[in-house]
Amino acid sequence: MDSRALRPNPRTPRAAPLTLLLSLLVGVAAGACVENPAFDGPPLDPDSINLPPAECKPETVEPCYEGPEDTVNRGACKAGSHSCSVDAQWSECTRQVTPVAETCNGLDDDCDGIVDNNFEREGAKCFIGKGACQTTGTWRCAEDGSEALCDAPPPPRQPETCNGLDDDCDGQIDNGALAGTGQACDTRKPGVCAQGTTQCAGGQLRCVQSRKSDIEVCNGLDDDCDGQVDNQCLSVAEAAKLKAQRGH
Ligand SMILES: [Ca+2]
Ligand SMILES: [Ca+2]
Ligand SMILES: [Ca+2]
Ligand SMILES: [Ca+2]
Repeated sequence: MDSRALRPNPRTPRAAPLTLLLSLLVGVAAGACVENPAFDGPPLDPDSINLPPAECKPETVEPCYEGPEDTVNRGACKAGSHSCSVDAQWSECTRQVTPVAETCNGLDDDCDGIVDNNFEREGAKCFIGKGACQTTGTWRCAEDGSEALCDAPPPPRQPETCNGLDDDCDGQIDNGALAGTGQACDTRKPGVCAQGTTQCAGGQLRCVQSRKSDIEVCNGLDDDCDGQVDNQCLSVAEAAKLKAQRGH
């Protein structure tokens, strides 16, 4: 414990009764009448005892501001005014604007010197989509000020076709069911290798071979795609045996 706390403070009121008692004793001993100095002067008005100290000169009006000092008269922030009452107390500060959270509204609400910081700048150019699907607009503040929105129109959507472009603007080129694909076609190769189906590849419809060349089997087809039907052909069983020997 702090030893100073144990020492009596000479200025504490406890010292007063002792002084008073001594002076009374001296006065009684001297046969004199001692007046208590506390009863000097006119009687006190009980209402005036607890009045706060005067803050101002009554009836004066002055500017006032309760926000951080460096924000007054910056951005949307401005000082208000207060007036001095007859009992020398300042009234509430009225009409002041102190910092609030920044919203998208074209004003510097938080009074840091930057309008709409943390939002895209209203009126600046903005884009939606990529490539042929891109459209242009400008950033606009949402009505509730919570965000900036790009007012670019939606991209012009077309049915997807095989052309190397993202026609329907879903972010993928030549995807989905494309017109003209999945149809039987001729690869212009001999034998069974002529069979193909149309597919979209590299932005173009192509006839992609459906059957690979195989061992020539005696079946009335040109299985090995050499342009001759059943030349040196094998029976189905022989062909199967040969395939097994080859390991496939
Ligand atoms: Ca700001
Ligand atoms: Ca703002
Ligand atoms: Ca396309
Ligand atoms: Ca054949």
